Amino acid sequence: MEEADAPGQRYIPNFVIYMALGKPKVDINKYRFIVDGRVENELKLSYEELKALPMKRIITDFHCVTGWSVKEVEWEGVQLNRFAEMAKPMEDVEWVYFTSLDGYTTVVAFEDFMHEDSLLVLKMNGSPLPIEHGYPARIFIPHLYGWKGAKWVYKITFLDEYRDGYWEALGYSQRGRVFLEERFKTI
Ligand SMILES: Nc1nc2c(c(=O)[nH]1)N[C@H]1C(S)=C(S)[C@@H](COP(=O)(O)O)O[C@H]1N2
Ligand SMILES: [Mo]
Repeated sequence: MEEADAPGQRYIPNFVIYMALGKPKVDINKYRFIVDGRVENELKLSYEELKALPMKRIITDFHCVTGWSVKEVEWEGVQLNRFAEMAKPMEDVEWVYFTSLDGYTTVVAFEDFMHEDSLLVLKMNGSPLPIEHGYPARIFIPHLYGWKGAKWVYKITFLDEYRDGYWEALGYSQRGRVFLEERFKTI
């Protein structure tokens, strides 16, 4: 196995599929993507409305905290900072919490959310997201470990205070930055 550029990581050819809480049933006609919490404008968008937003395409590596990475994956989706532009988070927002159709949750710092490459991914390697990779939409933030990328995500909540998600409650890092090797909580 080839060593990845990221500290303590090795490349493998294909993703390991994780579904800690099982694979949800998705009814795309009922699916709504919600932005709420400490915002001026709450948002509720259908899949069709999401697909009509401007997209960004990036090619970058994916890093799972358990030590595997996948090289040069193509991701396409809506920049997360656009949802902040539309929803207008309040000045005291410091964290952003994600909720998925399967009940999975995770949390990232507002600063990481606002990075220009942080995406609500709708397409992977040129095709709509496969169900096992999180169809209709998943989060991907290239400089954070994979668990921060909620699959089957349907809600973004802006918070003024930190709140644990699924893996954070089990001891994983609040921030999860790959190049700082923030794997586990230190406090
Ligand atoms: N809803 C949900 N999202 C999730 C997970 C999960 O179990 N459920 N696992 C996370 C972890 S630990 C990783 S590494 C990536 C794996 O992405 P993949 O299943 O597309 O390979 O999804 C993340 N998002
Ligand atoms: Mo992971």
